[in-house]
Amino acid sequence: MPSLVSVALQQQVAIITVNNPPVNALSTEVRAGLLNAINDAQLNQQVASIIIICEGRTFIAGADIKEFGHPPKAPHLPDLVLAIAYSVKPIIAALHGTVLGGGCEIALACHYRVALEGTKIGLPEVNLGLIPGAGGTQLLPRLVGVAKAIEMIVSAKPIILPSTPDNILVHEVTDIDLLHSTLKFAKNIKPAAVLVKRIFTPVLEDDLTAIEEYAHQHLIAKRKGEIAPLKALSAILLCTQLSLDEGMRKEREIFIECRNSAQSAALRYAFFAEKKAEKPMIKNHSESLKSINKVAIIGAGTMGASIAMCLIASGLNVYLVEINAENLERGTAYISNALSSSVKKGRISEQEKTAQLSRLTPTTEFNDIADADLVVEAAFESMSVKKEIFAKLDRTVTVDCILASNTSYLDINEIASVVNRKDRVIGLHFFSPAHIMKLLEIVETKYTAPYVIASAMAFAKKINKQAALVGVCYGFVGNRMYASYGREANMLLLEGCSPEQIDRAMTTFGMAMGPLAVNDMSGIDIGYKARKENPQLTTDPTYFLPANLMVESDRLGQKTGAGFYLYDDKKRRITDDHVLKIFKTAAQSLKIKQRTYTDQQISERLILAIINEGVTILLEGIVDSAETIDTIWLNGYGFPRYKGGPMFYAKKLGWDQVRERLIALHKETEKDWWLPPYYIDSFMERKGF
Ligand code: T1G
Repeated sequence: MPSLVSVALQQQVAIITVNNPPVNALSTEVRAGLLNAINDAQLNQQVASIIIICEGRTFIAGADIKEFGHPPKAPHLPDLVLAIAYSVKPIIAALHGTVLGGGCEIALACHYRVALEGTKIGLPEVNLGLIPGAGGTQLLPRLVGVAKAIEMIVSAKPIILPSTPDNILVHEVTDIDLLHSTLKFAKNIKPAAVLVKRIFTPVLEDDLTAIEEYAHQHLIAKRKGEIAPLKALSAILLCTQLSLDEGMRKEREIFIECRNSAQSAALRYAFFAEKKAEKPMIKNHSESLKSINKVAIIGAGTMGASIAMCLIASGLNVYLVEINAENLERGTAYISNALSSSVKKGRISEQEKTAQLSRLTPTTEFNDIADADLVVEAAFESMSVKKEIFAKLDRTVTVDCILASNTSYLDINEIASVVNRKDRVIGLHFFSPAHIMKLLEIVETKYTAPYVIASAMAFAKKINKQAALVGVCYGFVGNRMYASYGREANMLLLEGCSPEQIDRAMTTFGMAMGPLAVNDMSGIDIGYKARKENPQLTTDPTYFLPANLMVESDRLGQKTGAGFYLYDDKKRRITDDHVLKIFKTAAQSLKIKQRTYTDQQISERLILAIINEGVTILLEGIVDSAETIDTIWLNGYGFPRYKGGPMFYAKKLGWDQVRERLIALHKETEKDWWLPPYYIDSFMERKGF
């Protein structure tokens, strides 16, 4: 087993190389190897300066997250960082890729930094419910100032290093051989040069109050409910009162408190759950992937246009196909306007907008897409329309072109039935708006070939989407579970709760928005139409009755100025007592008992509905892991990430406790949809969850 850290001496420079694929994470062995190498170099008379460099795709991308669930082992990272900071010989960090977390702390402790052009650097620890725990909160403000350090650490957004040396974060930038450039830089460090003065004294900052206010209003507010951002802020401010060593000691205490927190356990779980969802078990997959460069999108409506935006932003060539010029013009105008607004907001440059539009080819000619590698159908949500399109595609494109439908509800097995080579049909269920929402449900039909699934998973990574492989069922996984969530919100309206109380209960739980406000935003008529087209779902007259009553009173939500709420011309929500009367009358006619609930009881009931459906979906084999279900809810439905996802949340409650609550709700409501499937506690244990 080659050593993860090696040392070579070249013209009085000790070159310390880390090689711990895939991201050079700072495992115990890497930390020990680095510390030994740094200490040896201090004593070696042949060494005038030291370089730390990494093999592979990136410099150290952080501590090894897999180690956090276990007792920490020496040497601890802060000790390594201090050994670097106090080195009697200059240490140069040679940076490339994504220099994150502990990797960034090591780089900041070095006396100099040489970087490949385009290198990113950051301290994203709050994404894991942590704070930088090896000097990041003390070193970064000493280099870039308190305000900038707070912004980088609390937002967790990495920055691209300056393309020319600023002699703060980077002292040399190169676009050629990193080691060669760093060796050359090392040679130019004047032998008698006073080492870069390490700023070990407290940072002098005059307007801390304004800085703190800004942090609370614009940074911490965006991470509602999360503890780590607040802890990070308090740690950073220590740099104005304490020396580096004292500050790092306090920082370490705060870090350990965060590392042992429930939120960090959930956030670390979420990180690995998403990685697991990206690598599902694909039966019999051994073939090479279909490379996807030219993509055709059928339909230039809101979904088709936003999918096109997502793809051209990822560098793909996109043909946007419509049946007539008028529809096409509407779609291309949507894209152009959205890109112009991104330019106005400073998200992209004018040049980037031009480059993206140059990759978009609108056409009404089906034959223009004969050589597409992938076609994404995003047409009207009607089975007959989709079948007609797929039959036409089958006659037009090459035999190995992948045919995907973006349908949210329809049976893709049935869509595939009109295609000769059915094994190339798959579902790519984007979430609206597709150029913003991270989630992509990849729907495997009973015909889909393994290489098509694997190609779709790789395509998702290429377009920076979070893939989740699911099977065909009504609503696939996310929307099917969401229907049980909406079902209970509607039932509670019939039992006397108000839309405000239900929405407040769920935002207090941590959901980004309440279910009724979401329904008003997306349009209550969408679910209404789907239910009318699928009467087999249930014969229960209470099922989504409030939503049905809204639509039948032409209250479709925001788009009609009234739904569960009223809306003013700025689309602000206004309570409307009139809807309570409508629901009360309906409840009386069905003799539904009126009850009062606490917010806690409301949120428990809606979350248990999601969990119950999730276990059923797992039992039916529609999805292969609870992690995939959580990945869907974290990336498509605004489930609070610091709670890990509905299945992780249930696991923390205890599956036996969940089963008892479901049985109690079944008894209380006399609705069979509350019956837990099978013995979910033993089933979930068998799933290893
Ligand atoms: N530890 C362990 N494994 C990691 C890892 C890490 N830090 N980062 C990535 N991996 C694994 C990942 O699970 C996957 O494994 C493979 O690497 C490729 O990842 C003390 C406390 C670096 C931008 O938060 O953001 O330092 O599935 O698919 O898309 O203050 O990974 O192949 O088996 O994501 O090219 C701070 C987290 C840690 C960085 C690369 N660092 N990682 O993205 O590849 S806390 C982070 C990422 C810390 C100190 C604190 C990304 C990436 P597998 P990938 P990618």
